[in-house]
Amino acid sequence: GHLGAVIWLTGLSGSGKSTIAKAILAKLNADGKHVNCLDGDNVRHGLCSDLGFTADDRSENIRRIGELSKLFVENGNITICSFISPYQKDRDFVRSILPEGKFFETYIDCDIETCKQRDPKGLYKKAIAGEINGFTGIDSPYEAPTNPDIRLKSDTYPVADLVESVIVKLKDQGII
Ligand code: GGZ
Repeated sequence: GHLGAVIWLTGLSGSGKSTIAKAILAKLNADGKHVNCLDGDNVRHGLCSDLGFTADDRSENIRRIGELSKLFVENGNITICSFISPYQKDRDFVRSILPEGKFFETYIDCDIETCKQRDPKGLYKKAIAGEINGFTGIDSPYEAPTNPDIRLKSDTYPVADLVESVIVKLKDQGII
């Protein structure tokens, strides 16, 4: 059978979560695994379209995504989630609803100066100019994981190396 798990990517806007998620997805697909991907693009327009970026709304966003991931895991899927998920308590909640050993908190560790320089959507620029309020890392907190299952230094290593680290971890843990 297929063993499900959640690979939970957390990190700042511009840290590379989506790019890394897509690369992990492609690799696992190529290996014939049952895998799916959740991110802001496919969740915040539908399932969570009623939510904004207050602390409460972010918590509710993560709660719903966590519950959805749990259903996928129960169906034997590997689910890759890429959300800022800035609060440790919300990430801990998702871990708590999943079976032991099925939640891989994966910290996309990228220096904020690098994120600001990348600024692919110009959002940091707007946040610094005061045109967006409550932007993570500018005037809204990001609680970096203190003890992540996986740490990916996305400002230092190429994506292919980061993907390989995840694959090694999933093999070590008997997921794939
Ligand atoms: C952070 C924001 C905000 C604010 C809009 N703060 O770089 P992006 O554009 O593509 O990714 C960010 C995305 C974050 O959504 P998440 O669902 O991952 O957030 S959370 O886990 O905190 O619920 C960014 C965009 O939405 N965005 N406003 N104020 N990011």
